[in-house]
Amino acid sequence: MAEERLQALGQAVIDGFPDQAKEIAEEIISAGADPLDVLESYLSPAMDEVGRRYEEGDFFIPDLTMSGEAMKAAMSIVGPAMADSDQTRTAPGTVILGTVEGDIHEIGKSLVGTMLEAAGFIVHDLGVNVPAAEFVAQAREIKADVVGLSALLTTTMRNQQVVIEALEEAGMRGELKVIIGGAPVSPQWAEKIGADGFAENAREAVSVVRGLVGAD
Ligand code: B1M
Repeated sequence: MAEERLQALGQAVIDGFPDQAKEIAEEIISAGADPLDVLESYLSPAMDEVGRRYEEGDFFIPDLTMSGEAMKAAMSIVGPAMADSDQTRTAPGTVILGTVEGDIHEIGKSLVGTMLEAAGFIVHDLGVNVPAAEFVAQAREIKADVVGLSALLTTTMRNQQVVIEALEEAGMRGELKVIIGGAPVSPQWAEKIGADGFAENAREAVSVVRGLVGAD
């Protein structure tokens, strides 16, 4: 795969061109590029660059939005390719996943869901801005083995703790495991709020969740 096309994909995400991002993603995936490498070496760095430009005042909310749309368009091709490239296994467990209340960042959370599904897990993605009560109700309803909580904002990380407390109050904390993640989240925060696991990225999330359900 020509490096130039891979770079063009990252640039389409930075420029916020969804159609172009999808078209290039289709081209490079059908030419045999490794989807995980495309994600980790080109798409994620492009989003980091978008975040950097926003922080420096060169980008504004509409730019973040359009880059987010371009990233989602690329991931609509790259995500399923990652799932296809993985081995099929019997479901090692059921996972409830969502971005916590007050937070509408969905791309990383959805990626974690895609990777978990690729690893054979049954994933119920509750979406974004999910209240604690919804996590509790859904976890009870589907008898989840694991609850996954994503937060991208320092202001919404605290809601990961709120969900854990709500699970405790509902008497369900002993029946399931909780994994947390998201850019501002750390292993120290996970320990502080009593989460069972933390993952830096989607790939790591799979191995952490496998460990939590004893699938390793
Ligand atoms: Co927002 N945003 N944003 N944003 N945004 C960040 C997060 C920010 C770091 C940008 C910056 O300033 N550099 C900053 C947060 C600062 C902070 O709190 N520390 C920020 C801000 C400030 C905001 C607003 C407050 C801006 C405003 O309105 N003034 C606002 C908040 C809205 C809200 O949620 N209430 C806002 C809005 C938005 C958009 C809606 C415009 C858009 C999201 C579009 C969408 O998701 N559909 C957006 C975007 C695109 C970003 C950046 C640029 C990119 C996020 C992303 O998709 N990354 C982001 C800067 C950045 O992260 N570099 C930024 C790609 C994705 C693959 O990575 O999401 O980190 P990530 O997920 C990773 C890991 O974190 C991990 O695995 C994933 C895959 O490897 N992971 C988990 C994630 N969840 C996990 C769960 C797990 C395990 C691992 O287990 C359950």
